[in-house]
Amino acid sequence: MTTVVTYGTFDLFHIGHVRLLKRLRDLGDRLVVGLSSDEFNSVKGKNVIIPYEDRREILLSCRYVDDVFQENSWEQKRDDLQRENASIFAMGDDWIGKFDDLQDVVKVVYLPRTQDVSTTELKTVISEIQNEKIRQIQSLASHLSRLIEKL
Ligand code: C2G
Repeated sequence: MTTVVTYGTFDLFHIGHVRLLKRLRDLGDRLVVGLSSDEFNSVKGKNVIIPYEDRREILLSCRYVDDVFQENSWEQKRDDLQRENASIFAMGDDWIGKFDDLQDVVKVVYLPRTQDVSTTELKTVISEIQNEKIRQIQSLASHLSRLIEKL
């Protein structure tokens, strides 16, 4: 049984996450995800949109994920890997080199990220759509107030 372990926030679950999880699952027989708690995301400097329990349920509904545990600190990985009897620790390559110290207990793998999609980009697109709607409402409001002045 080859267990693969990875970590992440997985906020606003998107195709980049799906493609990574599929590739990770293909590395072994079992994929377990260390999912960052809402509190740990504050430590990571991330403002999550989707709360932990929902992010966990979404991950567990993904066919490539076999189990999820909570990530609460940077320091817990070594204990997690031993508890899960992991053979492989794998992350997207934006983390390349950052976890090589774990090579004494597992095989450490970094896989290419999916280009042109990220939670940050999704947040930007959503706020741009919201801003456009606000501009349209403001324009309509000023048009209406001009009409009312003419009455
Ligand atoms: N990812 C990807 N392609 C994207 C976006 C993300 O392959 N377009 C990968 C990242 O490289 C990461 C995983 O998906 O391996 C989860 O990404 P995040 O939710 O952003 O996780 P991160 O904040 O990097 O947390 O202790 C490790 C941290 O918890 C990792």
